[in-house]
Amino acid sequence: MLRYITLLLFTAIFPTISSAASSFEDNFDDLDMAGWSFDGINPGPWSAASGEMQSASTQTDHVTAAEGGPGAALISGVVTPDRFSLEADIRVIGDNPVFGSDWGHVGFVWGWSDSTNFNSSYLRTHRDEVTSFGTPGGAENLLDFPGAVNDVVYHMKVEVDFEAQVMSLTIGDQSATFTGVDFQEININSGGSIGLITWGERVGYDNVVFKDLSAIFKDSFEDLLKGPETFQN
Ligand SMILES: [Ca+2]
Ligand SMILES: [Ca+2]
Ligand SMILES: [Ca+2]
Repeated sequence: MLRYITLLLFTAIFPTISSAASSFEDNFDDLDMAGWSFDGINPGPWSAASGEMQSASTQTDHVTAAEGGPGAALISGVVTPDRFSLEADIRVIGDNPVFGSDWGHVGFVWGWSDSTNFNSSYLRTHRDEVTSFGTPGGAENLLDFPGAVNDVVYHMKVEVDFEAQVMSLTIGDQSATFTGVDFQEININSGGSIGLITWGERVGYDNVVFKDLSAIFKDSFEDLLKGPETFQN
């Protein structure tokens, strides 16, 4: 019976995954930046010519919020959905000119309207943690990630559900879930753009996968509402 139910659910859900209106993947293997737009500091140095999306052609000093805040590579035409996931292989490239080979910031933004209004999760290799917050005003929520260094690729993923007020974060073998006040401190901004962050330093992203999970859930739920005949094909 369990196997039968599983088959029914799979039959009901699978077609809606393939027809989900909004998903986006990029491995940059065509060496171009089609499908991306840029905002904030250093909009020019972004490049995919190496087969990954990179910010800055060389390591540069950190640009602070007071100096203008971060920049972002944003997925063109995508408004941050009420429920989504975003993942990628991420790394800080090379030595920071001031702080050396164990220092840098790399990760994601969503709810982005400009460089002072966005939500973010990013790895700080120097602090061995992922910092998540929304700005302006959100407190930092931390996930420990021991041993993080520059020039090592880590897989990072966020999944955010604005309706359920739940956010999950994974990097390597570490994970955290944020709910309640923690969720709200991170997810201050809704709507807006979604993508990759730079604080001016040289960072790299590859195998980016974005999924609009609100569309999948909505389609699946509508299929379920159609009744049993949906399951019998
Ligand atoms: Ca690639
Ligand atoms: Ca491309
Ligand atoms: Ca470190």
